[in-house]
Amino acid sequence: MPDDPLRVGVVGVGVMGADHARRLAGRIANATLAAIADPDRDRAQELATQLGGVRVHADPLELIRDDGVDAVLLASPGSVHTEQLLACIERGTPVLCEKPLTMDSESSLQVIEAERAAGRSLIQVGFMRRFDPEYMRLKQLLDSGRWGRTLLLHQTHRNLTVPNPHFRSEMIVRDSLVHEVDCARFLLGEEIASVQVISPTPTRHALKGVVDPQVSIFRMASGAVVTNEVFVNSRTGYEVRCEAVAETGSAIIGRPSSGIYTTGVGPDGGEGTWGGGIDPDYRTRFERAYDIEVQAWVDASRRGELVGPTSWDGYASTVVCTAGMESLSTGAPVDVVLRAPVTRT
Ligand code: ISE
Repeated sequence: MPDDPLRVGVVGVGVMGADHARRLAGRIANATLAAIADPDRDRAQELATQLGGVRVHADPLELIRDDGVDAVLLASPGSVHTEQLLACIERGTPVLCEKPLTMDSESSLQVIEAERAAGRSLIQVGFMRRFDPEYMRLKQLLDSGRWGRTLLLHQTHRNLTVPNPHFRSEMIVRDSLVHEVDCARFLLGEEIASVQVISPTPTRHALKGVVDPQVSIFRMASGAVVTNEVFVNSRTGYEVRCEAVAETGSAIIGRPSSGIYTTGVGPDGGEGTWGGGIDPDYRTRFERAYDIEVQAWVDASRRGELVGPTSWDGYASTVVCTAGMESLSTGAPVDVVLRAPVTRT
């Protein structure tokens, strides 16, 4: 392993990219934050000034070609990932790419092909829940087989709110449900065979025409079934839970059990409340998972290796979400057809 720290460039410093930039600058070992890029140069400059000693590029491709950058964390919108991923592959640069890998299966396949032609796996997809300690323990438990086969997963995914007006029904599938897609594939170790999205009466907090909440059903290749609730305008907080049901046991993760137990009424009276706090968003709920994910990526990149979800996982989730969007418009189940798996290099 080389002694020098990995010099990382972060592309896109919106909510998640800025969070990762701070993480890299402050608490990831054997890495330095070398550069950041964002089309909003003022935003990038402000962050660079706060963090100190970080170069700023307005053009992401310039950052990717910066000789002082060894690895790239892509937190730009999915619509520009293909070009940026191909530029990284061309230079042999390891990438941690926030989901979605790309916006459609054709472009995801193009990326997989380019990576294969380069002769080295370079892309880790940012499905951070795979690094969350509770998800990891659940995976180990299910894989141990002590409760027999896993028959069902029940997944719940609620956001306090989402950035409107652009967060339409399709984004709930592509941006939010995509995590449940990856968790189902990860926890059960198999592909999703079909997806059906059902539309209950929307909450009054959803914008006109937006289907929220959404309930969906995945049928897995083995016959296992996964139910999902995604509710992005829940007004309560960030709640991500999963219950796995196996033949002789079940397990739940994501319960906020460590919070302080309280009761109380507000200063103006009103209803009593009880319980601990609920995370406002993914940055706090999955803070530890993001730390472990980015550290694992840095360590693997320095060894010239890849850990965690690959471009194949990114492609598979894109195909499932595309089928999910089709089902959203009809309510009927849609089959998921994946190309034959690529042999990893
Ligand atoms: C966001 O992009 C995420 O990745 C969050 O984990 C998810 O909860 C949210 O719904 C998405 O918009």
